Amino acid sequence: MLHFRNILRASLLSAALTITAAPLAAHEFKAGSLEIDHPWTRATPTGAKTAAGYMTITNHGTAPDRLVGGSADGVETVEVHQMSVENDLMKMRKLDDGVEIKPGETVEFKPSSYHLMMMGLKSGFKQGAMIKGALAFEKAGKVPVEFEVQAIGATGAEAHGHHKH
Ligand SMILES: [Cu+2]
Repeated sequence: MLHFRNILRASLLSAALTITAAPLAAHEFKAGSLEIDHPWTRATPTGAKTAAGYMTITNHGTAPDRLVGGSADGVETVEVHQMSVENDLMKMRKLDDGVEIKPGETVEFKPSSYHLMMMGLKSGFKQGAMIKGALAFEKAGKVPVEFEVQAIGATGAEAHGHHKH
């Protein structure tokens, strides 16, 4: 009985994985051995001058690389930042040396963690738009990407056509 339950659970799990993983594959970028999955940002409230960019970067190669900056249409400057908790307070700081992506490693840029800080927005980001931009790596150089503009309160990468929680 226990055995049967485990099989059932395993097949339910793999079915769920198939559903959530498939749509994301449509929005990824490659540069050499680097894979950049689902760059996204949030819709901005009227008058906002800053936004944050998120994505997942995997290094399939044998040498480390570093995300050192980027650019985006309608944005003056893009910096690599980190949010972290210090003495129970959320702090944000600029990472002058960027973020290293070691061989075989996947680094997630996400809310409350690493992010691209987009400053000097000329106009707002509208939900559903794709913002053309680029990521700047120490070795791979400039890699063109598109940031998908998700809902104003989005907290994570949402698969296309999925329900929000
Ligand atoms: Cu920041």
